Amino acid sequence: MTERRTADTASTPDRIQDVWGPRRPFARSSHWPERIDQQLAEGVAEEDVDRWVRSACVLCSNGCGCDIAVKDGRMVGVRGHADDPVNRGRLGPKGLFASWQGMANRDRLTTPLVRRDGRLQPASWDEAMSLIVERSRALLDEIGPLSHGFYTSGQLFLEEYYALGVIGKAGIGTPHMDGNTRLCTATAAFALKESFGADGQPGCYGDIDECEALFLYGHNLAATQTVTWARVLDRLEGPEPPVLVVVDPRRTPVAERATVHLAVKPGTNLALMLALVREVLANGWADDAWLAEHTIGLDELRGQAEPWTPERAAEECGVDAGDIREAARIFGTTGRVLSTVLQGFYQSAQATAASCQVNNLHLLRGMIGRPGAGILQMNGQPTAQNNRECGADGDLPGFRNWENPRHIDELAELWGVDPLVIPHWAPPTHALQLFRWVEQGSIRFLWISATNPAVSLPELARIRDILVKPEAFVVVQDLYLTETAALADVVLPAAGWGEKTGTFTNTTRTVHLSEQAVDPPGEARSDLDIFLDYARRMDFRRTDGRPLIDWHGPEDVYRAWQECSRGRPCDYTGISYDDLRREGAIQWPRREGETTSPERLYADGRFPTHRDECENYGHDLLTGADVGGEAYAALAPDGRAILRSAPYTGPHESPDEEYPFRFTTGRAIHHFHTRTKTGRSPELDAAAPSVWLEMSATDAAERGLDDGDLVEVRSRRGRIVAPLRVSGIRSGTVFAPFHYGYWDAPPGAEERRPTAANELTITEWDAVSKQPVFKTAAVRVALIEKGERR
Ligand SMILES: Nc1nc2c(c(=O)[nH]1)N[C@H]1C(S)=C(S)[C@@H](COP(=O)(O)OP(=O)(O)OC[C@H]3O[C@@H](n4cnc5c(=O)[nH]c(N)nc54)[C@H](O)[C@@H]3O)O[C@H]1N2
Ligand SMILES: Nc1nc2c(c(=O)[nH]1)N[C@H]1C(S)=C(S)[C@@H](COP(=O)(O)OP(=O)(O)OC[C@H]3O[C@@H](n4cnc5c(=O)[nH]c(N)nc54)[C@H](O)[C@@H]3O)O[C@H]1N2
Ligand code: SF4
Ligand SMILES: [Mo]
Repeated sequence: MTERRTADTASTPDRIQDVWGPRRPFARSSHWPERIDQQLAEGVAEEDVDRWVRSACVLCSNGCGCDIAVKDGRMVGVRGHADDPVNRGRLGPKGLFASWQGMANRDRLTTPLVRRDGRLQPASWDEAMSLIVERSRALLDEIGPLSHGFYTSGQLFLEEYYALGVIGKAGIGTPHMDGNTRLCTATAAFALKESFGADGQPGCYGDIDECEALFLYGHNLAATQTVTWARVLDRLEGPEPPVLVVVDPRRTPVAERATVHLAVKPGTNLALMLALVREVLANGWADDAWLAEHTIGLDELRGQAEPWTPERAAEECGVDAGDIREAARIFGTTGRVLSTVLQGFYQSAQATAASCQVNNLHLLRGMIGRPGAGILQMNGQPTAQNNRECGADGDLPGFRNWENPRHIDELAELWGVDPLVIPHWAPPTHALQLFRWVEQGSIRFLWISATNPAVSLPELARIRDILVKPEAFVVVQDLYLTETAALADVVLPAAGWGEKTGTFTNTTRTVHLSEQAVDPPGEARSDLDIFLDYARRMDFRRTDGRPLIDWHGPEDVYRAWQECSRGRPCDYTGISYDDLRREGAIQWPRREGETTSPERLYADGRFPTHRDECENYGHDLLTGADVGGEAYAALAPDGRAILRSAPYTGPHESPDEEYPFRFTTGRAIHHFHTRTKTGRSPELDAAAPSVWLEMSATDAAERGLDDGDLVEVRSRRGRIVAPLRVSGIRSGTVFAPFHYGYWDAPPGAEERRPTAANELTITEWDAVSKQPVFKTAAVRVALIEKGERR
């Protein structure tokens, strides 16, 4: 429980429309002023609130510190935490409305469901868990660990990932474990591993306060981390505002404020980036002395960039060569540049190669680890970072390297198991491969937690077929009966945010403790309880015969995780629950005995690239081929960063006569993903109730289409139906948000309209990060019905 503070009276009441709230301008290098945002349920006044419980928002990677308002045992609102360095009291529309409204809904799952006679029917926990354990045991006996696959999230808590990671990697021993983090931040992780040796965000949000220029690469910050965009707006309105450069095919709110907007064709990022690298080198803007001391790979990079003159890149990307030169000049001649990278790069063609060029630009100028000169290879989901750290995805816990036998031995000793149990004979299975193996029948047990792949994976018709395969036993653990849960064999009702205690880490390495505020509905149980119950029932043992897992609650698991992180780049040994209760928000690394954390990584120009330390031996960025331990050792980076690059090849699927438009997808301000929470907030739902397709005015006019016309969008894989919105998108490209999974009309209606963008997307992934390509496909657009002009 925390002390009461009054909300900022200057906050405007309608935070659905006034997304970023009132301005608090500030000057460079000064303190971002606080502004406390609050939202309470209708009819609840501040004095009615029984208590405020400390937490942080889980609706994006910002992780804004907040307090949950509790009245009569229910969550009734939320208030930003003024002392939190991440948000200084602010919350955006999703945080203000969906955080608590999205949990309190009446249609929450309250009992386990088991499929009997083809229908999901209520069951007891014992029945549901017995069924799972029976199937699990039988398959382990019959086929072995490779029959098991786990597909989890970027939205659970740290403790839940660590428990699941240990179950999968030491209990069962399957390499088939991944998160939706593969769809989200796999490229962020790989770009960091390839350039710097290990995952871990180099920069911090304080860099926004200090920078002179801000480059946003495929990142619609104004819509997707609204509170951090408010921070940028406050600087733009203050003295000495930063210059903005934006790379995005759409005229987003971010692009509207840009000095240079490079509206590239989707899928061409790498060509642009190589031209920027070339310009910085050709104009002598690189810091040669720093480069010589702190990096390797300059000659290769120079060679890759050489052919990419601004003219050639301009032609490939469909932008102006003068704008490329101007962007390069800003980067090359400004003292403090902050760069952020997100899905327009991570989910587009040659994702890792393009994202590594952002690192390269910074390395070329020695602009890393200094105030205002930072890199943010962004996360999207609130707890994606923790999955990457704790290893419930394709990573090993503590940023350990699956190819390094010493790292495997460390884990085997920590967990008390034979090193051979821990899967490390081949690369871990990535999400799309995992579904492939369910499709082919080798994975027969698939446990999906806190993600909705029947809406969020590419090529949905295929995903639906996979989920209903009779040979596959599918368990889904969620808050709601989602599109995915509806296809499962067993559905487990989970407790969510505010109903359980645990920690999570935002995109700038900032850890928060989120305390339980209320009881979960019905018989719902925390994901941690469910995983621990499974481990107990499976009776996983260490080699000495003791139970593999003897944790009873989140703090036990957290302590075990601290031990696992000891000495690694993400060292949590100096961050206890008590420290988090006292300090609120703490960045890692903080080692045992330390009382402060570094705001930025790599201030000393030393990187975790030594062979014994690194998380990864690197890849060929064109083909994804593994460099391997010996070749890596021969490179001898030994603490220096690696300038990595690849030749440009372009997108997987390009427009042709039959499918003449480039199709790209992304987010809208008011919804989060598949809308399980935001769709249940009346205010947010009303702000964006259904899907749409964006098209440029020129393209629309050429086809005689108008705003509001109903169109069919078709790719080689499927179709959707959506009203047209004429917008500031580049010509030749169309865009749809991917939030709308449920079919538009209620079941039983005469015509049910397909609305999910992923009906159209393609099953392709980046060669290195294996992140699916959601941002480039080819489609055609046809009129269905003239609409009323809106
Ligand atoms: N409101 C809201 N906020 C969210 C979320 C949400 O669902 N809703 N989700 C959270 C999560 S998990 C994530 S991962 C983040 C994602 O945050 P963002 O990455 O900012 O969001 P997106 O809309 O997916 O993509 C960003 C931009 O990429 C552009 N783009 C498309 N193709 C290309 C291309 O080939 N090149 C370039 N340069 N740009 C391209 C799109 O036009 C889009 O504006 O948002 C987080 N925040
Ligand atoms: N076309 C296209 N597709 C995309 C993207 C895109 O830009 N374009 N973006 C991709 C990205 S970046 C992401 S992150 C994914 C997101 O895709 P998903 O992960 O499928 O989206 P969510 O709707 O967030 O699903 C999370 C689920 O977890 C449940 N949940 C929430 N909290 C808890 C909890 O505490 N416990 C349990 N058990 N369940 C919980 C929610 O009810 C919800 O059903 O989509 C990806 N797909
Ligand atoms: S910016 Fe992200 S974390 Fe902050 S309130 Fe909005 S959704 Fe929540
Ligand atoms: Mo994401």
